Amino acid sequence: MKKALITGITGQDGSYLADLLLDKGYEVHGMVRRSSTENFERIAHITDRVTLHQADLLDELSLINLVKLVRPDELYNLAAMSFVPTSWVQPVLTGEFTAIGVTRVLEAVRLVDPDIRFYQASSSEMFGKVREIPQNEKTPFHPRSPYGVAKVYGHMITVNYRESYNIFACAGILFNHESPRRGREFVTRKISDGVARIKLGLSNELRLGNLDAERDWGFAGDYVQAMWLMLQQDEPDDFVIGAEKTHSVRHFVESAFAVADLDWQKYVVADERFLRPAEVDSLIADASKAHKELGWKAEVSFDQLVEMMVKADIDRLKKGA
Ligand code: NAP
Ligand code: F7E
Repeated sequence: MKKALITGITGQDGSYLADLLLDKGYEVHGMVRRSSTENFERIAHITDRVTLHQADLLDELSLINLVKLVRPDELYNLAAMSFVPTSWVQPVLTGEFTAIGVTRVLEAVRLVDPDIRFYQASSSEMFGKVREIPQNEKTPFHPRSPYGVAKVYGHMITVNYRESYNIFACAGILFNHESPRRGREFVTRKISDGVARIKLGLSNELRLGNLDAERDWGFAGDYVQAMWLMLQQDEPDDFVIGAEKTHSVRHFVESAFAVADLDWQKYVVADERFLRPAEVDSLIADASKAHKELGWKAEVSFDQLVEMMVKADIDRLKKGA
């Protein structure tokens, strides 16, 4: 039985990846940080099937001890401060978690067992002010937030440990991926939750920032498949993962309100508080390398994703959750 260790198992992607690896027969271990209240909502359905361990991206010794204890075959480093606006409020902490944290995990792998296969959660935010359209593995980076800058460091240190120490280290450059388990501050979930509240009479407006920004959105359940596939190849490499279609935030809004049979223009209010100091205007993936070498493609379409998220939020709120 193969063993996997997931940092960030309580997050959106960590929970879908744990589901996938359990289905494949893995022994799954997850790293969680100590909190005064438990935060296991997304993995509540599998807590009896995974083993959770306390450690923190800020604490090197805790990471070394964890890797020594678990001795995984595969380590998926998904933990990070992942919300772009917070990275302007806490740029130094974002660097500690999202940049240096990657080196700490890689050092633990190098010291304990350099044969562990390592996955790093890189991001399309690294492309930022895009240098070419669409973006592929060779597109130069121009990040537009402290988060994006930290992810460039995390990406390059992963490449460097592969080149310096021959570690089987892969970075997936993932474009935005969403689901009913997405954090509620991210725009897609904020919209699906807002639509559900309006539909059920719990709210009468939805305040948003830049409606013109364009993203390449896919379903998180599809994207964790790509993470696993990367670690099953003969050679470690980096891959762009995305749906290869771009939509504006306005289009997401229109589609989400349409699922609930509502006219978005009656409810959406422009609010400058949600504008960013520097914006990533438009992203679109060229995932042809992943199609060819991993045999991966996005299965859930944009319309299916929007419908899935709005319906899940309506169902959840109807149950009073
Ligand atoms: P998420 O829902 O925000 O989950 C982040 C996870 O990291 C949570 O489990 C969180 O734990 C954990 N974490 C944060 N700081 C930590 C620390 N100091 N020590 C230990 N754990 C810590 O993010 P996601 O959407 O699943 O994304 C997963 C990864 O992919 C992240 O690295 C993100 O930056 C990257 N990424 C995401 C996307 C996307 O569209 N979703 C695209 C590209 C890349 P708590 O539950 O305790 O907060
Ligand atoms: O914003 C615009 C906002 O916060 C998307 C993270 O998973 O994906 C995510 O980063 C767009 C931006 O995601 C609101 O200005 C408008 O242009 O959902 P988001 P993100 O910043 O793209 C990447 C790939 C990651 O790696 C990150 O970890 O939507 N927008 N109005 C808004 N955004 C938010 N959050 N809230 C609004 O009210």
